[in-house]
Formats: sequence, structure tokens, C-alpha cells
Amino acid sequence: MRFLDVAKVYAQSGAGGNGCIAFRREKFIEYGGPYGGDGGKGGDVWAEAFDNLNTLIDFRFQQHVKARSGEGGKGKVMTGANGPDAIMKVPVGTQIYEEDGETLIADLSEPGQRVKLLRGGNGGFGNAHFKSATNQAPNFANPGQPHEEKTLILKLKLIADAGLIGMPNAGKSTFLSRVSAARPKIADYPFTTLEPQLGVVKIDESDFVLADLPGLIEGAHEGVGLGDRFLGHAERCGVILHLVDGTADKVAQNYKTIRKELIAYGNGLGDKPEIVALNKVDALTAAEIEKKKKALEKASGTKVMLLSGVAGRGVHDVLRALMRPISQARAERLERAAARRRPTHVSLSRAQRQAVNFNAPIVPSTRTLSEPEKVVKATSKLIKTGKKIAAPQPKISGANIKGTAKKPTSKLSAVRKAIAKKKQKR
Ligand SMILES: Nc1nc2c(ncn2[C@@H]2O[C@H](COP(=O)(O)OP(=O)(O)OP(=O)(O)O)[C@@H](O)[C@H]2O)c(=O)[nH]1
Ligand SMILES: [Mg+2]
Repeated sequence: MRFLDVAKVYAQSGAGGNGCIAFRREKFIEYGGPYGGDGGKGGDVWAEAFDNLNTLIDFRFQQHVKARSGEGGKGKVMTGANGPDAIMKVPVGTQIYEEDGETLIADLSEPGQRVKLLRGGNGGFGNAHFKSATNQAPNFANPGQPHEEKTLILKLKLIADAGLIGMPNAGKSTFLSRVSAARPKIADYPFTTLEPQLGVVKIDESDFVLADLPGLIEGAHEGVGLGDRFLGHAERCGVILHLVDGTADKVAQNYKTIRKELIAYGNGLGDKPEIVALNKVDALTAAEIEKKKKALEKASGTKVMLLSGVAGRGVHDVLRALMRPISQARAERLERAAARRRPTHVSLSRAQRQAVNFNAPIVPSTRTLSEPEKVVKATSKLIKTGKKIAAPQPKISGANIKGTAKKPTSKLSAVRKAIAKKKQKR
């Protein structure tokens, strides 16, 4: 199977179905009224990450992904069928970009992860929907919403735990074939490996995925040789195993050239944990090994491991050294995944909401309490403190005691009294 790590795809969602204009015409049903159903919704376009895929080659042959449109509504208030969704099956590690190739839309880094890329149009309402008291026979309906379309760039960045980096002929493929069941092409000419190869390495009860990447040469970031296109696959690696060909004359210079390319590529490759190994030590004398190791240690500033992919020397030590940063990177990845799944919504108290929403201090109410409210407050204080305090007694007006109440003086009796006074005067 061919390896393809970049693909351009035209995606289109489904349009919504049109609403229907129909009227109920039945014997003995007078004024049957509007009877047109709504249109169905158009299909969405999704991308889903699958574990068992490892190349974007499918999109070389299928460059158009289209979801079906919703069906139109029908008479008898029948709603049209929804258009089925279209699902782009991509390998885990695929990044989806806008047409410019730089604006990231989605990064599918976990199996089963799904993302909706385009939304299908809603179906239009049929004329039965518009029936109202003032318009009992609407003779109009909505058309369905149009589809959405987009050109997408898919980029696959393999999810390997460790990446093999080095100049052509450094012995990268030989090392991969030594430590895993992978069988990459090995030959003594540069650029034998033209596309990344993966292998599963087993070491001390655990295993990891090692990626053999095509060789880099000076100016790779400007497109020299195979360019730095494949370095994208090292972006997600937890550690880089930098192999330096021990049989070359200038090991320190070769090391620096590759470092320059990693830094020029960017995306954090320059800062990734790196393990430097002097390869092909089986073909060197002890003095040569010592001299080249020293030169390499000076150039890299780290401990240099001695390795021979062919003879198997130092292989286990290198694998164990790789395992440490790999475990750390895995733990970080798990943490990130857990953080993504953790609900971000935190419910706030009313006081916190008030402070957040209005950014205003919480001021106690200045309203004077009514008599019953005072009683309630006093009682609740009593309950809280557990103290005995006298509950306020209700005021007793004279009207409540028998015999003491003043007789109500009506207007009529006042008038009668005034008439009686006048009579006495006469
Ligand atoms: N003596 C010796 N030769 C080796 C060793 N490892 C690899 N070679 C030889 O080096 C040559 C290149 O090996 P490859 O594994 O194809 O190198 P590569 O780094 O994958 O090269 P490209 O794919 O071209 O980048 C082959 O002829 C191997 O036999 C080693 O440990 N010792
Ligand atoms: Mg190779």
C-alpha cells in the first residue's frame, strides 16, 4: 500500500428539502385546509479517526465527499427524509486544514474522535406549518436551506512514540529492522527510504512505536533532497533518536547540520528530547570511536551512546534510554486527553454569578422590613443562635376588646344631632 500524508478534498454537505404546498381534498371534508409537509434536513459532513488506517491514500481516489440532500416534504403533512451524513474516514493523527493549508480546523489524535466539518441545510416548512387563525389556507412554503461546501487539506502526522532522524545512510532503516518486525528497504545509497516507516519495538514488558523518517541533508528546509516534509511525523514523537554515521569523516558537523534543519523546521522539533547515538561502531577502531564520541559530545552537549545496528551493539541501552522520555510523553498525552474530557462548566453560586456578570459588589438591601418579615427574621435568628429572645407581640387595638370599642359615628347620626341642636335653640 502506498503512503500518502497530504490530501486535498472537496466536501459538500446536503441541502435541506423544500417544504411542500398541498391542500387536503377529500370527500365530506369541507375546507380541508393546508396539507403540505416540511422538507428533510440535508446530511452533515463528518471526519472520524480510525485506528486501522495509516495513510490518506483513499483520498487520492475519492477527492469529493458529498452528503445527500434532504427530501422535499409531501402532501398529507408528510415530512421528507433527512439526507444521510457523509463520514470521511481518516487515520489517527490527521489534521484538517482550510484550503490555505494553515488554518487548522480539527486535529484528530484519538481513535473514534469525530468532528462535524460541514452542516447540512435545514428543511423548509410546508404550508401546513403556516396555518394560523388569520391565514387558514396559506399557499406558500419555505425552500430548504442551501448546502455548505469547502475545500479541505488533510495532513497526516503519524503518532509514533519515537522518531529516527539522521543523514541519509546513517543506518536508520537498519536500526528499525533490528529492533522491530518492520522490513524497510536497506541499501548503501542515499535516500533509500522515501516515505516514513513504522515499527513496534518491544522492550522490558512495554512497547512503543518507532518511526524511520527519510534522511535529511543540508538545506532540507528549503526543499533540498526530499525536503523537510516528513518532519511533520516527528512533531508528535515524545523523543528523537538522532543517528550519526560513525564512518563519516565529520561527525560533529553532520550532527550540527541536522540540528539546524530541525530548528529551521520549527513546530517545537528543536526542543524535543533527543538521544544522540554514534552508529556503525562495529566498523571503527577503539581510538576512532573515542575520538568521534568526544567530538560529538562537544557538539551536542549531551552524552553520546555507541551503537551498531548491524552487530547489535548498544541496541538495548539505546531502547531503554528512549523509553524514559516516551513514558513521560505518554503521561502528558493522557493528562491532556483527560483535561479535554473534563467538563469545563463550573456552577457558580448566585453571589459569584453576580460578581462575575455585573462586576458589582454585593450590597445589602436597604428596604425596611414589614412586621411579618421582622417576625420571620427574629425567629430564624433565634433558631440559628439557639438563644431565647422575646418574639415581638402583635399590637392590640381597642377595637379587639369587648365593650371598649368606640361606637362608629356615621354621617347620618351626625346630621341628626345637628338637626336636634337647631330645634333646641328654637
Ligand atoms: N558497518 C555497519 N554498517 C551499517 C550499520 N547500519 C547500517 N549500515 C549500512 O549502512 C547502509 C545504509 O543503511 P540504511 O539503514 O539503509 O541507512 P538509512 O539511514 O536508512 O538511509 P536512507 O534510508 O537512505 O536515509 C547500508 O549499506 C547498511 O548495511 C552498522 O551498524 N554497521
Ligand atoms: Mg532508510
